[in-house]
Amino acid sequence: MDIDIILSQVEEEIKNINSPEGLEQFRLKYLGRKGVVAQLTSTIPTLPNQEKAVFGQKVNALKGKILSLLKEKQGAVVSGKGVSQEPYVDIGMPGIAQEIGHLHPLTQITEEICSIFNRIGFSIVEGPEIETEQNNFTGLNIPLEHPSREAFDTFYLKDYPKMLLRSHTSPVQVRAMKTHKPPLAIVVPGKVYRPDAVDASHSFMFHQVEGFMVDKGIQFSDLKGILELFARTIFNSDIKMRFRPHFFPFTEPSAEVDISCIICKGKGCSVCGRKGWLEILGAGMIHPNVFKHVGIDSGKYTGFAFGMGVERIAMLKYGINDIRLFFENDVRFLRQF
Ligand code: 2NM
Repeated sequence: MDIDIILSQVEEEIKNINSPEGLEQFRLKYLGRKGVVAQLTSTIPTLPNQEKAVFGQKVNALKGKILSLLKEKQGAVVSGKGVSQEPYVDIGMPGIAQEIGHLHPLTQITEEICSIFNRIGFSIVEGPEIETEQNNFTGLNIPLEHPSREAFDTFYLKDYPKMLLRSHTSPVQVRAMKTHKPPLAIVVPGKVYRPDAVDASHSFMFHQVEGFMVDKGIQFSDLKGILELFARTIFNSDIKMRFRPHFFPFTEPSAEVDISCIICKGKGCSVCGRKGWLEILGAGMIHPNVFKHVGIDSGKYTGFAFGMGVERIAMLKYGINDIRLFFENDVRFLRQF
């Protein structure tokens, strides 16, 4: 066969090859043990003596040409330059790191608070954010004339005047006390709503964890012990605690609870306003009128309750000075937690 024809066939064929497999097939066809070049070589002994040398040189040149075409094509197929249809993966390249998200700092703190109480036997209960006046106020012994009931302190639903966005999570506790018999120990995390003007320390929506315990013989000392365990777990084991007398309609006696300042350790600094103390929550013994509303016999049972703002706890714990940072979704802030 004419070697020039074979050569032009070779050049045409290799153009259409675009995979390593195709290239190997091509190599076997021409350079394999029974390939075209081997067959041509095997015909040399049958040729007249004066033609052997010229034909042999031509076969050698063909072989050389095929080899160099193969080599050239091999580079193109492997590097994928405009030839290969299949994507080329260099398994030695470093990977593209995935950005992995995480829970919002307020969710993290809420879970941390709830889990401290959960570990000592409190159940975690959630409830609706749209509530009745009954559950949000009346059931909690909040009188009709109380200022928190005014339209500028509570979001009422326009078309359902007796319905509102809960201003605390206590209505969930009212629900739990109505449907469950003591002994009860429950914490309630969740969103609450108050029409406050937004500034560095106020938001119209924020988060609370409230809790209560009801059984025979529950005393103020039980409240003190549990809140001290809580504060020492979430802040620092060497903080001091202080109960200041206060008034809430739903507890009697009531107290506001401070911890010694975690920045200055009680000496007085800008974070605690030179007082050496930081307010972290409110608490007290559940008022007999609350028990009456939910059908618990206050002659037989007593209980304590407490409530805290999650944003406030998080701001104190991490030294954050503006509540709005929690709600702006700026990843430069969120990434730090
Ligand atoms: C507070 C402070 C004191 C409270 C009371 C109750 C309930 F439903 F058991 F009566 N829940 N939460 C309570 C008591 C909340 O927040 C500053």
